[in-house]
Amino acid sequence: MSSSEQTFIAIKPDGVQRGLVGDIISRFEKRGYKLVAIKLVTATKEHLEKHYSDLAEKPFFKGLVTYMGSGPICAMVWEGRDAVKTGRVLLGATNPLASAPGTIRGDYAIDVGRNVCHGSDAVESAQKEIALWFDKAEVQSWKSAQHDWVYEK
Ligand code: IDP
Ligand code: MG
Repeated sequence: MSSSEQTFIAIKPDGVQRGLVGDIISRFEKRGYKLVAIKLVTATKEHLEKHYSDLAEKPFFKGLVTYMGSGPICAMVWEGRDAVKTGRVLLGATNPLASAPGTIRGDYAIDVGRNVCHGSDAVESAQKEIALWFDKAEVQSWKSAQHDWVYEK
């Protein structure tokens, strides 16, 4: 299994406002994932409508775009084995009330409309989201000194 799978993780405006950036980064770092891109960005309505295009017909879509554009987002790319699926596990369920304690949403959120973080749901959507949020040159290729301590092979 490749240790170079990448996922797009974003700390939503509520997570940034609530001072959760450090904790959320720390959870991915401590698990063994490698940070390959990061920036603070206030997204435009057009950008968010693209990011969430598959949800355009949902009744909560307008509110979602307003929420996501209400302040800076901490956009990141994390790399490592099974990063997409395991990233979602670290986040918890979409509805925080259904998220287990120990997950980010299970520890820090209550309302589905203020659920603190985003994570790609599949390898294919991760690739699309990374390309939407980052230029190629913003995504670093580097070997972590921890690599051989995190992976047997
Ligand atoms: P995900 O973020 O866990 O992948 P999606 O179904 O892709 O969940 O929905 C995207 C985001 O839309 C959610 O994270 C949440 O912020 C918001 N959302 C989803 N369902 C609802 C809802 O029923 N009411 C309000 N907001 C919702
Ligand atoms: Mg989703």
